[in-house]
Amino acid sequence: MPTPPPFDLVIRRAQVATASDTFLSDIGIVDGRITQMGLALGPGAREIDARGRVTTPGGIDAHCHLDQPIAPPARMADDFESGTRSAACGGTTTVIPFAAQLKGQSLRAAVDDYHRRAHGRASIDYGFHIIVTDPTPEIVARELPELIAQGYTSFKIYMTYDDMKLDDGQILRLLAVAREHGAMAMIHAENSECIAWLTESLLDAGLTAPRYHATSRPMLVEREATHRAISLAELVDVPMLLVHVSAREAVEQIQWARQRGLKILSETCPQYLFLTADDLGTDDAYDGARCVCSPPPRDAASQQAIWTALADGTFTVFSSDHAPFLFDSPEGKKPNGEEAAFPYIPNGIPGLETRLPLLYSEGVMTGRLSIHRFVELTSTNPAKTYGLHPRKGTIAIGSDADLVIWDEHPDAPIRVTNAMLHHAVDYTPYEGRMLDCWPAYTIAGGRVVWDGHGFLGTPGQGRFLARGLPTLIPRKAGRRAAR
Ligand code: DUC
Ligand code: ZN
Ligand code: ZN
Repeated sequence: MPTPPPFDLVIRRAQVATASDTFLSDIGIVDGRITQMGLALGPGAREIDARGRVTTPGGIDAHCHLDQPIAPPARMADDFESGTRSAACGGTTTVIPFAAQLKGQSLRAAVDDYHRRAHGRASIDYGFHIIVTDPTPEIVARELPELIAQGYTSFKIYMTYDDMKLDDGQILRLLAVAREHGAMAMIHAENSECIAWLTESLLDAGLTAPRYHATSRPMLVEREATHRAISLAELVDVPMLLVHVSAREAVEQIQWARQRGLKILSETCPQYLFLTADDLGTDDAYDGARCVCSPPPRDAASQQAIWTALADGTFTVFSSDHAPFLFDSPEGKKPNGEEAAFPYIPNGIPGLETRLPLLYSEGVMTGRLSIHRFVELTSTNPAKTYGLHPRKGTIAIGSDADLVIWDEHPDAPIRVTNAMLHHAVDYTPYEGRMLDCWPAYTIAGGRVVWDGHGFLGTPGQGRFLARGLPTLIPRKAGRRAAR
């Protein structure tokens, strides 16, 4: 009997890039994990020649929405099958979408429902954040701590949206739970009353086009809520992460907080680098509904401030905030089949598949970001922030074999089209944009799920990740460590 090769898969002569190092290595994989690194490793049942190609840890998209129950008529276009397929084809190997509590529902029921939606469909690994919309005394005292202990170690708080927003007292009580149990609190910072007042004034004046979505949520609205959220976290003395930061003035608030030594983490997203309020169109154009998301895209000065804050270490993570709605559908951007006034357009844009290629092409290949910072923002920091490191977020012996082998081709840029993407949405906001790279291979848990030509994954092969506690910011000893 011939002896089987020592590895299931060997990646040969990869230019490995982690958050800290770059080195040439083979990567030996057995049972979905990296078991050996070095040069001239033994044979694998399958081998991939990565000579001359940068190989990074698989992307972790720590903010995306898949099959999240929302108020009708809107419905998300991507479920766990199409969403994780799309993620894999763009180099992402782990997603953390949101199990959202409906008012009156227990958190456990929300989580159980979300497991049913994911089961048998995900082709890459996934965890759940919880969205808390109804923090009853029972939930605060018992249910949320129990779920944190079971691997749901982060939760999101909204300061806006009538069916989700919490008041400052409720936010303080939830931040105290995060502090006591070591979880990561994420916060959507926009001032709800300001938005309501501006929206009413715009509608009274007959200004209803999609572009007024941006007018109804100016930078100040995000700046005020960001400052208030930071103050609440300071009072409780707990780390907190501001999600989808869009604008220059919010960045200034975060920098102010960090200079004071506060443990404020933050996230930004591709839409704040590559779109502006102009993409929401003119008074008589409805096409801009495609780019309605919250916070809205801003202006060129904010785009520059976001690039600078990505490079200088202000931002912790870079996520897609993929919120998939069809454009031409009564379940999407045309509620009930019609062009609607801006407050009735579902908020969100797709971006799971384009997140990494956009940042690699326009960040790394232009010299705005080092390859190490790219890896940190898209994989290592999300893993540490959400309790997945070192199983995820790096290329090391013992880590999951989640990898991206990159094809860089500055001489032959590719044109992004919705037809080449694998989500179930009928548009991409980045249609026509030229990119200098795309993943040649995505490997998730040791399996090739994208080979540069097609999706090769299987629904159901992705595993649920019961996450450990966040490790990015040290906390008191005695807390549960990442598994
Ligand atoms: N917040 C999100 O996190 N995603 C989509 C829309 C929103 O307001
Ligand atoms: Zn949000
Ligand atoms: Zn979101």
